[in-house]
Amino acid sequence: MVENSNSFETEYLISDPKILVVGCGGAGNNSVDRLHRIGLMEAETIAINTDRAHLEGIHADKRVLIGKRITKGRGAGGHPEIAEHCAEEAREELEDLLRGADITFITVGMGGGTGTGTAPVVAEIAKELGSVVVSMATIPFAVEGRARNQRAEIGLEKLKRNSDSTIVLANDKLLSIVPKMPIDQAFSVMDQMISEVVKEITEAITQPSLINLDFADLKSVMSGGSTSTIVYGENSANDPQRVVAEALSNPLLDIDYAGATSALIQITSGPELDIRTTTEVVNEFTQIMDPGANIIFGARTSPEYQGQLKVMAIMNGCDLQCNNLPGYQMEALPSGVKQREVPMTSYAVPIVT
Ligand SMILES: Nc1nc2c(ncn2[C@@H]2O[C@H](COP(=O)(O)OP(=O)(O)OP(=O)(O)O)[C@@H](O)[C@H]2O)c(=O)[nH]1
Ligand SMILES: [Mg+2]
Repeated sequence: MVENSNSFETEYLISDPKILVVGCGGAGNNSVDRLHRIGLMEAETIAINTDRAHLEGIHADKRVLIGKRITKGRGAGGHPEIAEHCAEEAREELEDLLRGADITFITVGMGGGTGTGTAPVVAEIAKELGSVVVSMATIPFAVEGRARNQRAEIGLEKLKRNSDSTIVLANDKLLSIVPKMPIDQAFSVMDQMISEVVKEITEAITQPSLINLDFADLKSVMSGGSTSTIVYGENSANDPQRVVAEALSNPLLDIDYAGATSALIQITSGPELDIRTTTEVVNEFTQIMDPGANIIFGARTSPEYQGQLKVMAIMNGCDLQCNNLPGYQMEALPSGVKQREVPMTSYAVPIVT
């Protein structure tokens, strides 16, 4: 008997995966804000911060102020260990927020206090609740100083341990793509990049495509605690090789492609997209990667990409050149603040637009 798709769906209760995008700290909140404004119907956006003033300017489905007793809503002032306490204190509320997700994206700028301290806790909770956790973390510009960069590396190690896949984007790499840009504008380019990647992955697995990527594909590629980075290229549809070359010449992290163990490639083009072009794109990646690499791709057409070809690939399993820094220890809280003295105060406010 041939089932029609509706009764099939009802019978087997096929539903779209539940996707959360959680921004931790100032930078993480900013990319969630951007995503929320772009509009991502398929995902719920959550902004978590210790800084009330920053949070109030953010657009998200839910905004959560953590550690109010500890930071008085004024941020963690560059202390990840304080922010980690705030997140631990809010564990139960965070569990309620994160429960039921199939995929949790975490966006964070490493190097400050709140994002660096809370993102690993959020990742840990999401993973314990059974979600696939894809973290997207930026590492600071070198000019931001050694202390920030050290904090970032330590936080990144913790985040990697708790995530299925950690996509690392080096702010300094932006300078080779968009040189001579003031730092605040450079940040917004990075925010744009992060939100586009989240949007791409979400749409790739939730919207009907020419060649579908699905949740199982994502899971098979984004697992095993790997470090990943993104390459992204866009050009005329006539020259797929050039688009891939452009993408590969602009990685947002210095990595050794030959060592990448898997890649998730998403191809977007106009309705004229054919199998030949798709194959050419995939072949270009196959040639530079290990013969044993697991390459999964999807292709989507959209009238707005008429004549254009966009390639985004997440390359996984690349080794990041990090110093072997010891994990930081939870330090004492500032004097006068006792842990769990009173239940933390948090609020989750649906945004009125
Ligand atoms: N992409 C992006 N990165 C940013 C932005 N602002 C800062 N960063 C980067 O993210 C790092 C962390 O900064 P924040 O996110 O502001 O810090 P925080 O997590 O809120 O930490 P505290 O304010 O110390 O509690 C910085 O060192 C920068 O490298 C932003 O608007 N966008
Ligand atoms: Mg902050």
